[in-house]
Amino acid sequence: MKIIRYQKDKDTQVLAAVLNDATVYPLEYTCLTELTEQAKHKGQTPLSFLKEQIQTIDPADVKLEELSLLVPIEAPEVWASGVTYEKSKEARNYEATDGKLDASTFYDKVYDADRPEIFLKSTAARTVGPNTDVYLRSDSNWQIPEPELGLVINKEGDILAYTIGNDMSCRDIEGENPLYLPQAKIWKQSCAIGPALLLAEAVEDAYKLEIICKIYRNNELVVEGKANTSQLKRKYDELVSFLLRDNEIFDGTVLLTGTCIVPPNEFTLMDGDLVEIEIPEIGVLSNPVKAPATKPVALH
Ligand code: DO4
Ligand code: MG
Repeated sequence: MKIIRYQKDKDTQVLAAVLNDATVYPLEYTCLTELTEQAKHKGQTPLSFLKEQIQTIDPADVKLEELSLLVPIEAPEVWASGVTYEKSKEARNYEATDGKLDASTFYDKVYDADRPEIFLKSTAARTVGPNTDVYLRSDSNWQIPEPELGLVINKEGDILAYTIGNDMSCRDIEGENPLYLPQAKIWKQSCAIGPALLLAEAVEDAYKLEIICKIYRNNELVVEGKANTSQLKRKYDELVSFLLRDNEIFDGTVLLTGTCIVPPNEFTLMDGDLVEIEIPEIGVLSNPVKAPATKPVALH
């Protein structure tokens, strides 16, 4: 069972449970955290509460594939972990040294350090859901999607659910100088999450999730990569605990856990591309790529 949000009509957004056979059960709650709070109040786990709830309601007369899906959680903030997979460490080293790596970098250090790299990735207004455009920056020539598992947490740091995230990134900006990280990571519509939430308790082993990324150009598959969360260097609780240190976070925050798939070094996203990120247990997060409508700024 998964949880989605969809636009029913102009003014109505619906939180719904979706069964494996794609039956959609509209729920009376507005968001996952409200549902988990209710479950706690009743002394139940979110999954058993949800199972009980859907016994009492009729499925919606809708087809899942025809719904206008929204972000499954309106995360007030999306945070992200970096260099948590060897693949990411190698790619960061390549872009920081123009491919001429001959010494250990701070990326090697952070990969091995006790303290993980954690940065603010996005806010609710900058985050898009499934089938909505992710934007390119006008001042970058080397942009990629970063397919990542996302942890949906409450303000206490409990992992409530898993989702899929796309941490859109500019390799040239970060490669020029790591102090440019916020510009390499945060801009309008540079983060996508969705298409659904999978309750944490419904996942047998969250360190055995396959992640698949496909990028299409003119309907042709131009990049395909596969990885598995078993390759993650860190533990989810460890990442959450660093995020919470001396910090106030809010219910429904999403913490992305780092990328394990990097397109070939010569690849950059272009206007019109389509990015698909799949975790079979969660679904496919699909986003068209759009160049900004604003006048491009001069590139260096
Ligand atoms: O060091 C920069 C960020 C790397 C990142 O976003 C990732 O590894 O996913
Ligand atoms: Mg990332």
